[in-house]
Amino acid sequence: MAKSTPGDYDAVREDIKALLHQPEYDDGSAGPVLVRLAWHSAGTYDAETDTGGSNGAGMRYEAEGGDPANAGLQHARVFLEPIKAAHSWITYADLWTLAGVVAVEAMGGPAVPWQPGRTDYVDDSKLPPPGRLPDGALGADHVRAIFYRMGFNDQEIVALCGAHNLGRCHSDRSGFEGAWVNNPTRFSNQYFKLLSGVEWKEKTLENGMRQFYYIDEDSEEELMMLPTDMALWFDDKFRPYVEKYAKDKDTFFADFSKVFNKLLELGIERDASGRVTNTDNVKGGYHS
Ligand code: CCH
Repeated sequence: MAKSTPGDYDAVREDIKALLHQPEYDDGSAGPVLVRLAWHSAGTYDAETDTGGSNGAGMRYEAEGGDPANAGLQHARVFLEPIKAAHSWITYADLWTLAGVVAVEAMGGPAVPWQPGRTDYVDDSKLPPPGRLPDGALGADHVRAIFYRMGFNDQEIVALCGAHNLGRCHSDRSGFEGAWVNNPTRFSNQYFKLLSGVEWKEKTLENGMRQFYYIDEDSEEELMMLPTDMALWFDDKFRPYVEKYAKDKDTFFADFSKVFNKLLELGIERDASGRVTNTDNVKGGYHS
């Protein structure tokens, strides 16, 4: 990996793309877990107290990284270490969010606008407490409480959850098991087609976790949905968006692009030229 000039984000993008192919890991791609890293780095945001969010890359510290919801994301961070070593000028907060965006597009998803400028300074008082991220075992009320806290509406929640086209659940991370779709390294609207189009049955895993399953007729592969995924289908206000995205892949891609960008920008203030203005929150904080 060649070193780059500070600010050469295209060079970083190229190196992220090159590391996505991981034949020994999961379904052969680092892409899904990188998307999850980007989302969890940002999804701690609380609009009311203006705490959490991707600024600061707080997951490097036990207070945030040790949240059980973040189990497994060390794999994503380790994948990115050689990139950070080669392009040492990029902040972790920018690298984690950029990796998610590059992975979505490289796996066949939409281009997502991305702006740099996040800092790795962490203000102690702004580190999010554990419990800010959603619990897959719960229902629509919980999903709304979590995402309304960040400032999203019902349509945006459904679009964001379409990321479950990618990747899988691991029994040693979340306790849930399996992938949502047959081809979990290809970004598409298949998740919505399955959610709306087939019959899901409930089951309890040996570890006591409750999830939903469907055996795909062609591949005989068992696919899964979390209780929170099913909640998008059972809820009268979420369901119309699931139906819309199942029928209209282009609208899903356009909406996902917008809302994923919004997620990664939570808590970041920019001036008219796009420069981040709240990077100096170092009071009593850590400095990487
Ligand atoms: Fe998710 N997600 N997610 N998710 N998620 C899991 C895996 C992925 C919830 C729970 C889980 C979003 C919303 C939600 C991804 C992206 C997004 C897992 C399995 C659970 C549990 C973890 C494991 O065992 O490894 C819940 C609950 C919600 C909302 O209520 C949103 C929003 C996004 C992105 C925009 C991706 C990608 C994965 C796959 C990760 C992998 O390692 O393959």
